[in-house]
Amino acid sequence: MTSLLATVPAASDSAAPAAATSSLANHVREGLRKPFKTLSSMYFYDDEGSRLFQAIMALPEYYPTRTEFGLLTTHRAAICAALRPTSTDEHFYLMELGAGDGLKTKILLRHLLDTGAKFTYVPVDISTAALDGLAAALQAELPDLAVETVVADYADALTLMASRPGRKAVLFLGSNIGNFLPADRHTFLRRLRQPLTSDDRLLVGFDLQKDPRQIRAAYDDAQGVTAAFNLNLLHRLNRELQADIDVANWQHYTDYDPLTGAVRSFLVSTKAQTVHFAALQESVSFAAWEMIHTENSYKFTKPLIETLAAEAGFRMQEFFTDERAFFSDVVLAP
Ligand code: AVI
Repeated sequence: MTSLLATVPAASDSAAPAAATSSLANHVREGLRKPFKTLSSMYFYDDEGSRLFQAIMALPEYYPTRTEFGLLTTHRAAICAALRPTSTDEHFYLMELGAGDGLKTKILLRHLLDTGAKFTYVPVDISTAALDGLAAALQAELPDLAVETVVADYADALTLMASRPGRKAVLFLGSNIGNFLPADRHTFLRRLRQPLTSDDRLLVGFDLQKDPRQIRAAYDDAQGVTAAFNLNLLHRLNRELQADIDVANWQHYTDYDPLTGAVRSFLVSTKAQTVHFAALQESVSFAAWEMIHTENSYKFTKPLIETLAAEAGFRMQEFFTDERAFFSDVVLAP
């Protein structure tokens, strides 16, 4: 397999379009120069990508969301007890990293409100629009809930909140932790650990290892929604980097590797082709069947979670799972 990146020098730097200096532009330039081309799944989530992800979560094959929803519903009292202050009147901050539509979190929020807990819900996201939408929806649905939104990078938000008196519990649900490579996951957990005290808690959603066919099906659904989600990245490059990608020449491919516990997703070039990125003033050639690696979705076991938690300075306090042991929500204590 051969690949070639041809760089056409810019007539002048000042003539380069703004898109050429965006983080997506830099990411694409870097990722498509690698011997095995890669793009980060972080860039899946433009408006269309977010809409497709909502559709994925409702698919019959995509078990994680529905399983975690059931698990939080069944164990809400025990989970809240593990997160709540036990013997203090101090204020309690329930922070959530990447809250989305808050559907799963509302199970815990309702339970905390019903049991008279005094707390503030702090959803954290880098998108002001997403947070404003969530805060408005919560205000309408749970008018008694105190909400304080934080627009920031996750680790920065925790550092920011560390100066506030009161205990914190941090939620990182939905198996988002599975999208990190192991080294990045370690760095991320260590950064989360730093501002937390021994009274604080972290609740993390981990998808568990299971029948490999079941896992693979979740990432290669019969209706092709996951394929559209992956291929949308190419549409995004066409739109935002003025690329001329013919998406009909690309396919979604995914596989689960039980040795590493990773589902890996790829975009496959079905023929030899060259793509021009006008905003980058660069062209990239792809051999027939050459692939771009676009996503990792790691699956875990309880011992693995214990080990990775310990490596980041946490101990596993509680491990909640569903009756099929498909998914787990794990309470970690510093
Ligand atoms: C957001 N994340 C946890 C999803 C996952 O399962 O890795 C993203 C996803 N990719 C394909 N389907 C869903």
